Amino acid sequence: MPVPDGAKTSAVYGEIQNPKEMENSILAVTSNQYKIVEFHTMTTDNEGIMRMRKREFPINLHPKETIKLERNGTHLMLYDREMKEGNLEIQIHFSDGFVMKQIVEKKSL
Ligand SMILES: [Cu+2]
Repeated sequence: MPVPDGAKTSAVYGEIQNPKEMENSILAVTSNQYKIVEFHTMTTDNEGIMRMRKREFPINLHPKETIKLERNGTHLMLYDREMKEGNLEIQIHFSDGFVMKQIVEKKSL
């Protein structure tokens, strides 16, 4: 999951999979380096312009369902960076109590 380094706001792309063989939902996403993490989707307005829309939690997932995070689709948006050393990590909190940790690779713009 590459993300530009140094920005106050970043978007994250990649994949999130429900690891369980049952319905599950994402209650929240947190990060060690950003105060706020939101799920966004892209929609096209009636003038043909792509706009981001916030998706509210919980986000329900079927067994083993994968959400693809991509530039023109659903993505994670990170706000309000706190300056900290080390890897950028996100934690995905599922309704069954499972917390999935993912390291996000950073790259320079
Ligand atoms: Cu966004």
